[in-house]
Amino acid sequence: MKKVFFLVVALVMLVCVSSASADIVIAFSQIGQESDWRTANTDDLKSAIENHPGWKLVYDDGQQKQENQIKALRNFITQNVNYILFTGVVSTGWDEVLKEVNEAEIPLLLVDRIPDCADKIDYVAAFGGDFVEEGRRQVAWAGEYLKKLGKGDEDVNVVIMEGTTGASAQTGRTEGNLKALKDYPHLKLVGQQSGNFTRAEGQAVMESWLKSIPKIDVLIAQNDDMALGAIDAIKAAGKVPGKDIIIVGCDSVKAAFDAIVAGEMNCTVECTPLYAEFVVPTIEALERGEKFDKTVIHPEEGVFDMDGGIDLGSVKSIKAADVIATRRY
Ligand code: GYE
Repeated sequence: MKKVFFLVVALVMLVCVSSASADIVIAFSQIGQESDWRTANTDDLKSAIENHPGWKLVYDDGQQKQENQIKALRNFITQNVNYILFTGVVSTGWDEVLKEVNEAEIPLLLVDRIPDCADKIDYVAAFGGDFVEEGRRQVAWAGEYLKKLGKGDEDVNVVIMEGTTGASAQTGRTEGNLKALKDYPHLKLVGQQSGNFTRAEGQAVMESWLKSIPKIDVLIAQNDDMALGAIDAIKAAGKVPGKDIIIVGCDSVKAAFDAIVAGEMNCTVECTPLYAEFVVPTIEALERGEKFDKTVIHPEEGVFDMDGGIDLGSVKSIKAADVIATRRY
């Protein structure tokens, strides 16, 4: 009897151990926690992986430092994780460590910011925003809005508040911003500086611009957090955000929707942080043995503003108040 009992216990233990070790380990090297977008991105991927049966998440917050992210990637290799999700704080300097990931034969999924070396490495798929197009939409929105106000032939002063220097979201949006400015010769660039994608730095940069630039008509902020920080600075300087200064953000986070509905911000160009709906089915398909060949996916995105109806060629703006209740981040 005793023998049978021990045999059963041993069997149960074996089953437990083998099912525990059967967990698929997905490691995620995240950039940091600089913005509402980033928080939504982290929460979305974390909860999708943690709540998936049989999947385990190993998460690392790089705190905006490339060296931390490189260390995290090497740790993932040592731990022999099953998949790596990666977004890099800057776009250069990843060649070596990503080659090591390739040599370890760990499938790599790129999310959000795609590294410069993407052509030279192997990855399963890449899911990210079309940053150049987002930058184009920001400036085109301002240009078309001014036309609608009957100010299309007046010279207006524009400042561009850029994201983290060297991030693909910054280089891409800047490229799109500057290209689109050429289509609207009345938009004069009078300031261009990084606010590092944070609310605090957005506020500080706007404060200094308001002191040093005699007239600012339009703020193009490469994310909503910086736009919201700038709104605080504009109010503190006794000006009316959304009227005295036209404000165009990027991301379309909840707080930007609230600011638009409150009349303090004019427009936000969408960049979705919700990649779990792409990442999860991809890993499931890989587990079934399906093959991917460096698939690049840019989700479809909108433009949201106070009144809607601004035609930007590839997209028409939607009135924020009409869709605020359906927003997921
Ligand atoms: O726009 C910004 C965040 O890489 C698309 O990073 C992302 C950007 C996003 O900090 O808010």
